[in-house]
Parts: sequence; structure tokens; C-alpha cells
Amino acid sequence: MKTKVIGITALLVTLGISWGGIHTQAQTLTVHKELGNPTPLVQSVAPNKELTSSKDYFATKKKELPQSITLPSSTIQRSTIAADTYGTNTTPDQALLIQTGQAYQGYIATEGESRWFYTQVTSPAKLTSFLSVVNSAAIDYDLSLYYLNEDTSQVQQVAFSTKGPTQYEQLSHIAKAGYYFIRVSSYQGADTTNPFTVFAVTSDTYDANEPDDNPWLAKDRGAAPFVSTQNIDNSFDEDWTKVTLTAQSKMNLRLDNTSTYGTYQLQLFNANLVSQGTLAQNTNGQVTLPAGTYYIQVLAPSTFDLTKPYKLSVNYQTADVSRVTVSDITTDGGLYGFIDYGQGKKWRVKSNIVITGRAFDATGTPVGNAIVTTNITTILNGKVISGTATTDGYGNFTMPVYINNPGVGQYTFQSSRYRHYYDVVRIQFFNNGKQLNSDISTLYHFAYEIYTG
Ligand SMILES: [Ca+2]
Ligand SMILES: [Ca+2]
Ligand SMILES: [Ca+2]
Repeated sequence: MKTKVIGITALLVTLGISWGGIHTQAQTLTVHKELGNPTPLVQSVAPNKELTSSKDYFATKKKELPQSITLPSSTIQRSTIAADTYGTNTTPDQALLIQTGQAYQGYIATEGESRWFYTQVTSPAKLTSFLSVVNSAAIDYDLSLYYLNEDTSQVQQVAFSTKGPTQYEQLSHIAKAGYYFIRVSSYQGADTTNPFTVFAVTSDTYDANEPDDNPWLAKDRGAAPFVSTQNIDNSFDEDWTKVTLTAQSKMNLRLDNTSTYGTYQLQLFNANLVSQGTLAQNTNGQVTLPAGTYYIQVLAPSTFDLTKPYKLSVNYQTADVSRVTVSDITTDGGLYGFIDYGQGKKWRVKSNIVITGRAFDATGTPVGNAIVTTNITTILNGKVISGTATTDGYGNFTMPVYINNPGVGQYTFQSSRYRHYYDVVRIQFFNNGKQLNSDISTLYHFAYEIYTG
């Protein structure tokens, strides 16, 4: 076995030297992902684009590529190759060496052909490979990764990415030291004018969910709520999660990121890999989704921070909210209280307030994981102040609201030594865009006071 290992290593080194300068053209390309212009996920909107399509992308099996290929020993000593404009690396034994971190371009001349590349991983690492494809609905190239078993001279498939036309392919694999073969294959069409670009990069550190760079590698969370703490370990890293809903559900999504260097984005896909929308970091999103399989992708569109993990939280609202009750509203200004200035008992507020309450469905059962929003309509210029909160498992919510608009003092109240000026302002509550019944509908918005002696 020992001699065989040396023999193959020597072969690869030979290939690298004799072919590397001729056919593998390291490009100083700026490789970037075409992320398209997906629409933001907006709370209370159910995008569900093209869900009526009966064709489940993942149920449509593409023809299988071989799981393992034995390198023919007769070609090992071959030292010359025929010139071919579009590359002769059509089989693994003719694979071209690529260096990690560099992008290479190539062409596929005939539908069904492949172009093979290989790279050496010198110590265990996460290996990420990316394929930018020809932007044509008639051309579908796929990407797969094989590990060279030096004992058997077989290359064995360890990962693949087989999305549809115009979609880039990406995969990741926790790699041992050794040789990895990257296959770009034509599932449909070919193009000798527009090249593909293939790229491989290694990461020394990575999160525990890796490899998870595409829907086939996605972590399966079923229908259960979850919180996933992960990081983006290179600018191409994508972290995919699969969820399966057994009934129509209101899904809450949130991507928390405290890094000041990296900016992340969440995108939700249906089973056909059609985007349902994107969600910026540190914002709440809720979508109503029919039963089915969905994929959540987290990536860094511009900058990433290896050292600061992000937190992806997904849970499901348990029922439709019908009403809320408010048990407390704290405020700044020494004005806390549920008082009566003359228009009935109301909570008095100034600017920094916290509303504590609970959400219920039509039968009076508390609703967990519901996003409750409020609108407070102040008097000055009619400015509407909004707040939002998510209920816990028992329907309780705590909602900070900053009323950044002063009261005008449309009413007065004379106390023993002070005259209070205040407004009576409307407060409303919503869930999924629908106004809720609530036990309060107005607040006293304190403006100022004058000492009257
Ligand atoms: Ca493809
Ligand atoms: Ca990651
Ligand atoms: Ca990943």
C-alpha cells in the first residue's frame, strides 16, 4: 500500500507541474455570488411564490453521477496530452490542479460532459467549493466533490450541489488531508463562449453544523422550534437549515448578529428553491407558510466576522391572536401610574415606556410565539410611534417603545401645586396586520407641568 500511495502522489505532482502552466489558468477574478433581487420578508405578508407549482425540485431526481470512479492505471505514466481549446480534463485521471483560494475558468463543449479539477488539502480543514454558472435557462451545470482513496485509486463522491439552471452551485465538506477532485458536469446544455468559474477554499475553523452549504447538506430541524448559534467562516460560507411543516404555520424568523464587522442576511426558500424573501439581521420576520419543506439560508453578502457567532431563531406562532391584555406600562419622568386625569383611568406615559401584556386567541387560550405590534398615535403632527414584541410560550410579551415625539398639552389637570398638561392618545395592537381587541385604547401622554403654588 505504501508504494501505491507514493505512486499516486508522484502522479499528481507530475500532473501539477506539466499541466498546471498550460491548462489551469489561475485568474485574478473577483468571484461574487449573484444573489438576485429577492423581496424582503415582511411581517403579515405570506409571499408563498410559486408554491402552486406541483413540481418539487428535490423530488425531481437528476440522473445520478457515479459515486466512485477508479483511476485507470494505464494513464498514470502518460506525459503528453492532445491540445483542446475547451480542456481535456474530461475524466478524473486528467484532472487539473487548482490552488485553494484561486478561481479558475473553463468551458464545457458538449452536453453531458464534465471538467475535472483537483486540489490538495494538506491538513484537515473544511473545504468549500463554488461554481458560478452560465446565465442561461438552457444550461445547467452541477458541482460535485470526490475524495481520492489512495489505497484503492478510487475517487469517491463526498458532496454535491445540483440546483437548476442559472443558480450557482456550492458545497462544503470536512476534509481529511489528501486529494480532492472537483467535478463540473453538464446536466443540460453546453457553452463554449461563456466560461464557468470554479473555486475552492479551505477554512481551519468552522461551526459545529458544518458542512451545511447547500440544501442537500442542510441541518434538518423538522417542525420543531430551534435556536442555532453558528458562524460565517469565509466570505462564501452559507449555512442552510431545513424545516418541514406538517400544517399551515406562522413562522417567526430572527437572525441576531452583534458583530460590527460582519453583516448577515437570511433567505427563505421553498422546496423548489424559489426564494420566499430575505430578512436583514436583527429584525423580526413572520411568514404564513403552507405545509411543506422549506430551507433557511444564512450568508454574508459583503463582510463576515469569523470571531462573532450569529444566532438564528425560528419558532412558530401557536394560533391566531384575537386580543391582548395590558397589565403594566412603565415610563420615565417619574410619571408611572394608572391614573384618572378626568377622562377615565389610563396609563400615563412620557417617552421611554415598556408595555407588559399577554396575547390570547378567540377561545381565551394564550398564544405563544406571536409577534404583537403597537401603534401609538401622538398629537403633534399625528406622528405614529410603533413597537414590537414576540410572546413567550405562555403568551406574555414585554414591549419597549420609545415615544420620540413630545406631548402638546391639549388638556390640563390642576393638582395641589402644579398644572399638568397632557394629551389623550390612541394606542392599538396588531398581529399579522390585523387589529386586535385590547383592554386599553388610549393613554395619557404627559407634555409638561407648571408650578402654580
Ligand atoms: Ca445546476
Ligand atoms: Ca458556517
Ligand atoms: Ca456553512
